[in-house]
Amino acid sequence: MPISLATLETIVRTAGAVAMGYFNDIENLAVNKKAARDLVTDADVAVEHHLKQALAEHCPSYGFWGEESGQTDDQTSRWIVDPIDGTHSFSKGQYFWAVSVALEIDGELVMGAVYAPALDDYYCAEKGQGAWKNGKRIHVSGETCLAASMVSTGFACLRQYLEDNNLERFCRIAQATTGQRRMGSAALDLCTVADGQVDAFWEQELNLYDVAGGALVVMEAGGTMTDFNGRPGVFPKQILATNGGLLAQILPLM
Ligand code: 2AM
Ligand code: CA
Repeated sequence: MPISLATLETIVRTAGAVAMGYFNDIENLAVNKKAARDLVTDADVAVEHHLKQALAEHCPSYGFWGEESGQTDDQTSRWIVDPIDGTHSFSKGQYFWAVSVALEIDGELVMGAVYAPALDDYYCAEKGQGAWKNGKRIHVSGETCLAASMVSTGFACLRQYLEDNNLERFCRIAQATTGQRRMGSAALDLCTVADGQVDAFWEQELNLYDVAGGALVVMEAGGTMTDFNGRPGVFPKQILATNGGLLAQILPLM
């Protein structure tokens, strides 16, 4: 790897500290709208700026795609960054939001880091090496009974004014499962599947920067990443993460 997991952790934790500077002064935070129901704050911009600079110092030839600053030309090796995933939660002073960074080389995710500074939970993964939370190896849950399972979802699609807005799907799956959560950060939601806090997570109409880091953490923790038809891979417009044991049972309900 061009950069070690330890170096990446230092960079991402420092970015998290930048975000916490704003979070701890939330009453003075200006919240702006990129579009209806799509928020951006000074914190998002500052964190992304920090990551862009720090990652370029270590990997000067790599491309960069961030939610706030867009994409550079180089697509072969690139960082995919969501400076604050869960900006709405962040702007309300809630704790469930995260800095998400992924490294993609030749179209393949090879490193992922998702840091929730307000919880001080740091998740990371390296392709073929496994996944960790706060330095300890993590693994998806062993749940195999859908009726006993805990699932979570999100409603980014409600902002897109689509007919398929996830509400009917949520009702179907809610009735078939024991626990349902809606936490508001896709990056971090994926990590909760990876370490077995929930057994499956799905969402639609996301972007690659929301899910790239967390998706590698799921896969390296032994979980599955598919679309709603079970096609393996990371498809941000239709993302389904499971512990593997529930995939066949949940697919018909998607
Ligand atoms: P964000 O906080 O970085 O914007 C929660 O359902 C998920 O939806 C989060 O990952 C959130 O990312 C994302 N999200 C928020 N606004 C969105 C929008 N307008 N379109 C698509 N996704 C959005
Ligand atoms: Ca996001």
